[in-house]
Amino acid sequence: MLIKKAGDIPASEITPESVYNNRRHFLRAGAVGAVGALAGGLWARESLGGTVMPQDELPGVVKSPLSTDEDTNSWEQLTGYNNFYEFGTGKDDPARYAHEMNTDPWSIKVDGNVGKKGDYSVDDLIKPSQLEERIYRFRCVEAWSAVIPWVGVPLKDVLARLQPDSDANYVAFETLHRPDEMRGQRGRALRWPYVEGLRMDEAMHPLTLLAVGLYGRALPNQNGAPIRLVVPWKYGYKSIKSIVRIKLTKDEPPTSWNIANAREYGFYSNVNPEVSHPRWSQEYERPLGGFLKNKKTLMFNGYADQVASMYAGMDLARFH
Ligand SMILES: Nc1nc2c(c(=O)[nH]1)N[C@H]1C(S)=C(S)[C@@H](COP(=O)(O)O)O[C@H]1N2
Ligand SMILES: [Mo]
Repeated sequence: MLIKKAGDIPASEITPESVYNNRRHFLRAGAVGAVGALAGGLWARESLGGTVMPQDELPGVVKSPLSTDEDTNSWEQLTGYNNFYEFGTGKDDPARYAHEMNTDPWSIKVDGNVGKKGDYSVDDLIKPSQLEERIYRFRCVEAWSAVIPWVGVPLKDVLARLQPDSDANYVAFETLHRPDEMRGQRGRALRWPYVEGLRMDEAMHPLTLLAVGLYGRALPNQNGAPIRLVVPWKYGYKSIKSIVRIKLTKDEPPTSWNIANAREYGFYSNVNPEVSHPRWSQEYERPLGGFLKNKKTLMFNGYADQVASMYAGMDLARFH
């Protein structure tokens, strides 16, 4: 019955994400078996076309209960409108130029206040059997927002295996620096390499994700392949892409946007509708794909129940 209904939909309208969102609505309604078969068929047909999702589906991804049930943005939206200054400052530059970055082989240096220092591949850090799908709200400091189905593992699980020592108070991250493949790095839009950091309790928070996939597929280069950070209660720039170094530190590490403009961008960068950016209000956001900045931004991007206690007693205007 469901299959017949799907046949009524013109193929041109069956985008992977509409299948995806419909499947989620059906799943919520409880029609698990029939819809699973339907969705599989459509995925297969869609990927045979080869136009929309070139990457292979990641195997064995478990759905996380920590996902929001809001509808996800489309694959085209999420891979066609990006910030990745290593490829230029335009929102379409990453989609155009990120293919020039070579992600194979890929090595991540782990150093600083940590037991298991060394150079790791993505596979060394993340086992396929650990992969979870986490659908998170996303809020950029420039006020656009999105709902994104990431695939990854909690950073805390990776850190636990690397064994931070008792002086490890922060985790610092660094992006690939390769100007011959990242044309934006031939200019000075930011100081390169891009660097970011989290306090240890933030890094160990169960919501903090190391992502390797999007929509069940390996990350496209423009979204931070092969491995990036996702911190859903912070402005987007904390979620550093294409990570080549994870360093455990005693002191608060420098961060790219704070280096660029300390008054406008603090270390914490928690989404906060009550604290304006010096040049614009943060009260509202524009959902990606829409024209209007008409959606109310939520404290900690809607994750206050889970994360607010980490900042109890802190002046969030001063520590912005
Ligand atoms: N290395 C690196 N990481 C980065 C950026 C960047 O320019 N370079 N931009 C940040 C900003 S400002 C945002 S909003 C998000 C955008 O992620 P998305 O393109 O996957 O939506 O990536 C963040 N991570
Ligand atoms: Mo951003």
